[in-house]
Amino acid sequence: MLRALPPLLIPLTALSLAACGPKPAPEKTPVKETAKVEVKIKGPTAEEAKAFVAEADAELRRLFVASSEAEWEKNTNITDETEAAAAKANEALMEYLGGAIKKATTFADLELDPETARQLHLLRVTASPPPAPADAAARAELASIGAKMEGIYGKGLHCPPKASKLAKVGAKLAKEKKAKGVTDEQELAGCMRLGELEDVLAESRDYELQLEAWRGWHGLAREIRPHYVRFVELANAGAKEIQYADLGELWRAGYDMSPADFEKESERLWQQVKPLYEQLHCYVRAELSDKYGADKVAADGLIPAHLLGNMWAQEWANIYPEVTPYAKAKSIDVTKALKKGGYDELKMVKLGESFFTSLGLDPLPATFWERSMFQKPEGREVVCHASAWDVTFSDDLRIKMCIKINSEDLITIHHELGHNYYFHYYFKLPILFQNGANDGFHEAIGDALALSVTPAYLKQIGLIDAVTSDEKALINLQMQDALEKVAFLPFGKLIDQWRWDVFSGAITPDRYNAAWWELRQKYQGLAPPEARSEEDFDPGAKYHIPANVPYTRYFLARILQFQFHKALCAASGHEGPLHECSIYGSKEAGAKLQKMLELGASKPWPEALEVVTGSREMDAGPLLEYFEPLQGWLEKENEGRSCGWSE
Ligand code: X8Z
Ligand code: ZN
Repeated sequence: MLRALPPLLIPLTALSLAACGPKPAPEKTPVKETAKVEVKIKGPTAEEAKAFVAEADAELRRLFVASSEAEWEKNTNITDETEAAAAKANEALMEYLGGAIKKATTFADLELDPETARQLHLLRVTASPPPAPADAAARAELASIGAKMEGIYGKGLHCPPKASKLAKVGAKLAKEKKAKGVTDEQELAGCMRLGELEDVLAESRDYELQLEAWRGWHGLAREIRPHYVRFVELANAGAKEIQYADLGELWRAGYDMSPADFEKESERLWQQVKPLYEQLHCYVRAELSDKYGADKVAADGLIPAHLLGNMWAQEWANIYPEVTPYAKAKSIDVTKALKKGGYDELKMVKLGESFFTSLGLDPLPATFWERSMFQKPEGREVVCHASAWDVTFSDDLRIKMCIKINSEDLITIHHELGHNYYFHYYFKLPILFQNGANDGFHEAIGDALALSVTPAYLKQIGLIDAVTSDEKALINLQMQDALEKVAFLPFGKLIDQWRWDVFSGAITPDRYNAAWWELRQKYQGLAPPEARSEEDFDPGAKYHIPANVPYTRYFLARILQFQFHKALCAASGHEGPLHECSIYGSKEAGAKLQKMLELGASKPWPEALEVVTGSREMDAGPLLEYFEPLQGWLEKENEGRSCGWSE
């Protein structure tokens, strides 16, 4: 999705600080030739830079809004027309951006006021939409490929082969749909959408059936491959025109440090959490090996990627019943509680909002409730992948989700509302500041609040009856949390590891899929469930690849959210272990958070981090502190096992 604002994610881009990043070479000072004397024309002035930034703010606002409106239309109704309209709006935006970024470089050597300098910097590191070549035909092609790839993903429908186990599931669903009045012929013939295939992986523990669902969805991504190859060529050409080595370098330039330093920084954070992930992997592998047999899950090998309860094996909470540490001790089942409590989509979003307002933050505007999409509309193709928007960059907040009544989507609702509240508190800033301090911040806000969805909180709001506080119940609870948060870490890291190498040319198209699985092995310790070839394009089966949304943001967010949580807990007066804290109802925590949100991207991220945490460094310490009880338990449990895998 070459959306102006990565829809669900954040509006603009990954903008970042002034003065860092690859400094584009200033254009040569034009020299005027005359017959006898050479007269040097004066370079641009600080006043001109300021005027340019003001002009760019107005123009970008107009173009971003147009793009975002067209994107909303397309995302909530995928047709050839809406796809073409979105591509057209993005093309216009890309054209302006290309010229504006080049112009911004002409001010590079001037002494500027900090606001102007930062906006110019943020403009130069704009990553979304991707930089387009100046050539009009190439730019149009890039915009249309972007819309096309996201459309293919959004419309994805798998028709299971006759006589397969999955065909039976499809037939059952078709029957239910018919009774509900669904008219789509393919769906009535038993074809399945992503959400339904995901449900199979979430619920079934039949090895073959899970494999069929996994295979079905991954097979659809093959169609995306040729478009992606071309996308990489075009976006890289655009990045080169604005003096970056490739698109990956531009992405890494958005973190108020050099791209090379950011690479080291993300690696440092990964090394901090890797031992905990390896312990979790070791335990889960042993349990799955017991369950499916050592012929299917080797006790010291890689875990087949379709057995973790999730299409991408990115979060493993759905297999909690298979790996429960203490089956006889208490486990919290939020999904069951939601269903029992009569929660529907609207009630779930209201519950999410009530967490934010409990902190003293504003209620969502009335238009949020009128304009959001909470359910997949009948008879229309939509992008179901959850997203949050401020369509007009002026508090026009919305979310777009096909909500399921389960605990995973309750967390996602908090996640999306975190984006909305960021939008809400910075919408009065210049458009280039309407972004997260870095993109990881934007992804971490709602998640940080969802960490306060503790058993005590659930009891307080009447979702569960009692809180058990014995040691075994705690380990059970921590296991549920770790399957969500810790399991995700290597996945969050590897996606862009793959893309950085694809953009730099280190991974060529003839190795796209092989290299993907090498990284899945190296970071996650997973293997494909069956043989793959270069006809497959398994990375394309993950939304953010065809939609071109950078992914390191989620890796950073998993770490930052624990830093925010710890600091907000301290502000709320919490004493005791971090995993017991809920900031629900704390106006002090809310005020602190709001202060950071209001900054948007106006300051380098270490300053924003300092506002909440007092520290200027990203650090996985609070995450490790949160999981201390589980880490100790896992180490004991894994004694005698040979953990790890050959990378
Ligand atoms: O894409 C998302 C959000 C929207 S920004 C739903 N997430 C990542 C994913 O689904 O892969 C949230 C967690 C990671
Ligand atoms: Zn998000």
